[in-house]
Amino acid sequence: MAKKNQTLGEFIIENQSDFQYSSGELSRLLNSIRLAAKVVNHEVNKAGLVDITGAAGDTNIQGEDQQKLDIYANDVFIQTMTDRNIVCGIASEEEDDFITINSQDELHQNKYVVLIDPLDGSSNIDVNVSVGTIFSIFRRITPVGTPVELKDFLQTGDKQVAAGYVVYGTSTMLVYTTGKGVNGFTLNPALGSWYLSHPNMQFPEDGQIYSINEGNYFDFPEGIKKYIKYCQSEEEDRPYTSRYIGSLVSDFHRNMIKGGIYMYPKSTKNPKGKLRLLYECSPMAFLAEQANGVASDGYNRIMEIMPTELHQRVPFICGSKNMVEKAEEFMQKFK
Ligand code: P6P
Repeated sequence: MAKKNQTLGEFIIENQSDFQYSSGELSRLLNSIRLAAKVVNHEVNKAGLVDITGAAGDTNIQGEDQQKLDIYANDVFIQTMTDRNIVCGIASEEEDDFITINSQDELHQNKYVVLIDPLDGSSNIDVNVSVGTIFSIFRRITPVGTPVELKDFLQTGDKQVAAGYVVYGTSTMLVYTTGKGVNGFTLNPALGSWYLSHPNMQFPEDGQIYSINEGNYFDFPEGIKKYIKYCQSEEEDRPYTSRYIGSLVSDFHRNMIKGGIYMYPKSTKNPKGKLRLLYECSPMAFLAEQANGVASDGYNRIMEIMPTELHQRVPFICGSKNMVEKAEEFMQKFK
């Protein structure tokens, strides 16, 4: 049972027995993520003071301008996991292809792969708005002792072993699940320790906050347009409040605490949606479902979508159960 103010380290050790055939490898992997998050947090928090904000002058496979902190965060997470010899492969939004990690002692003896968006919402960095890291962990499906393959990464979300995010906000929090609920840890930067501040996080079944970039309104599917007008109508408990930070992790985190719905539908600009299935939607969907929420592409459960490409995008609707189901109703009705 989670105890308030327990440290993340104590929590991981205390719950290690939850992991099937636990060899301590997953605990070590979570510990490496917790360390990397502290290192990245240190840089994010002083971004305005040193020349580390602003575009790096390069673009990633998505064709998006890479911010310097994007690249820094990517390097920190990859190096921290590689140095500790705990994964057999890593995929990242900032890397065109997955990275094969040869375990130092023998080849490819590790059994987990990690997929990561090292710094989501990074365009917010220069304007001092919160950003986040998102991670997803699978057990490999190819034999231990062989090099990791693409199929080890292209797994449905319901096969995830663990998933979580770091939100670098007014305080820095690490929120994760291993399939036994969602727990939030707040970093005490003076001590460098994470403390259990939000045990057993749950989405309220209903909410009155909707998050979507309404600038794309005329380009949205009809069902989304109708749902937005439903949110704005003067009936029952509406109009709802519109809150959109432009940082998935921050909008998700607020909605999980207060109740709400986040939507990034497809549009002509983003015919398959903007968010990436494997290292954004799938881990956030795991967290949402573990917190009594719902995550879909408007029609299908995110956790059941069979990936075909490492960087594939999907439309994403996620949050309080009753709100997502109402949005899905409109999507069905105006298909
Ligand atoms: P737009 C950040 O780039 C991100 O992936 C999410 O964190 C955020 O919710 C969304 O894209 C913002 O996209 O098109 O509204 O600026």
